[in-house]
Amino acid sequence: MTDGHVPLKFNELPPEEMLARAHQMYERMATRRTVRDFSDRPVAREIIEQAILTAGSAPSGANHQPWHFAAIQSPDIKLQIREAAEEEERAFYDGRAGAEWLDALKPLGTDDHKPFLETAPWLIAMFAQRRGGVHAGDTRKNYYINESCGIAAGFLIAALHEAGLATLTHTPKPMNFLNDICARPDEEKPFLLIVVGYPAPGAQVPEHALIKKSLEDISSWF
Ligand code: IYR
Repeated sequence: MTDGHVPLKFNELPPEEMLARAHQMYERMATRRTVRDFSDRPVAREIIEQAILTAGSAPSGANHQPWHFAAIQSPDIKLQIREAAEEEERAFYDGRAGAEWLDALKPLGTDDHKPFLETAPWLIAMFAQRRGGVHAGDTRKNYYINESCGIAAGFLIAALHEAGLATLTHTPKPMNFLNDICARPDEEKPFLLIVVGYPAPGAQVPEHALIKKSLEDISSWF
């Protein structure tokens, strides 16, 4: 055995089960929709904790796990986030985005009005850490921060979906206000704001969001 290593635990599956699971995973993930109309129904903290642990199990550069998740249910903090986000969004939709970007967003029907930031029971502000290390409190340089955080965000969204919750990956731009509101240090970059809860009764999604590229469109094989 190599020093500093332990045996891998690998659960090999029969080929038929591998294929069946690959199909099932696709079927489950393909039902996920980005939701913008949330119910105020509460969601148990333990579900959010478990989904964050799943996100934290993602691979990362040098295993430094360069992320922090601020889980927010406080109505006061949600209000502060809504007010700060809507201020940025007003400037964005008033023209800062530019014509091409606003045109791309038209089919989604989004605007500067973000009531879900108060309505949804949970907001998860995800921060990317420029410095850190494998142990909490380390201050070494981190690597592949965006890649690592992107993968962890994917795990988080998948875990929340699997737990029966709806999410919205919300990206007010810029969102540095999140550092102040969530008391995070300047070395951390706000990465994503994930809105979590149940969809409002009768919630709708844009038809545009149902268009998914085919396997042919998204892959090449050699
Ligand atoms: N942050 C804005 C605009 C926005 C941008 C993209 I790219 C989207 O896919 C959706 C929205 C907002 O949240 O409205």
